[in-house]
Amino acid sequence: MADLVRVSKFLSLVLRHKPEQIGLSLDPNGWADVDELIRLATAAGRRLDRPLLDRIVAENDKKRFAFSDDGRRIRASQGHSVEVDLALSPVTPPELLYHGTATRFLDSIRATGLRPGSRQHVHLSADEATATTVGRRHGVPVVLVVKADEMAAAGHSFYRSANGVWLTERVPAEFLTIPGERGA
Ligand code: HQG
Repeated sequence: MADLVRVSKFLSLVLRHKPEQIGLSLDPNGWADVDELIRLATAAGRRLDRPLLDRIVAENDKKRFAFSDDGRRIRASQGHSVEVDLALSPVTPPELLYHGTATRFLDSIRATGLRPGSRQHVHLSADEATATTVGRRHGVPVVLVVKADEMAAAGHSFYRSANGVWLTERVPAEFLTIPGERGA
């Protein structure tokens, strides 16, 4: 299993952030050719073959990667820092969504709202438990409540990645409820 995690981290690197590290190219929608990926990864000293990719796509804990319908291409379903167009259609969000972050970011978030940072989108979850796990990656976790329905009414678009992560371009502070603050 540890091996699968290692390969998954490698795939996150080349399919989301640094395809150039192994000379890979992604098409405008973020797809990499599977045969090319296997060839370039192998040349870079990574053990990778189709059965291993099949296992990762099927078993990855967050379903981070998906094959194209014809099975010849693969991409990350979300989380990119390289510019790709996932061609997701806007969807109506639920009334509330959640964003997990660390307490040390709160002053900055109060000032500017949620920004995507190095990624293309701000990532939101439909449940608080997932958001807590995401926040813990950065420090002492805190879960912010996003008034998604009000944002949508104000003209903000929401998308849902193939693996169920809610995405939006930014969240202005007025749509955030920070626990422990007045009105929270
Ligand atoms: C914070 C994982 C200061 C933001 C997860 C977050 C997710 C601000 C950090 C996915 C800010 C960015 C994404 C502001 C936002 N001032 N800090 N104005 N606005 N931030 O890792 O959401 O395992 O880029 O709160 O499960 O933590 O990779 O984003 O703490 O779905 O598949 O800046 O990554 O998925 O951190 O995580 P990240 P994230 P994977």
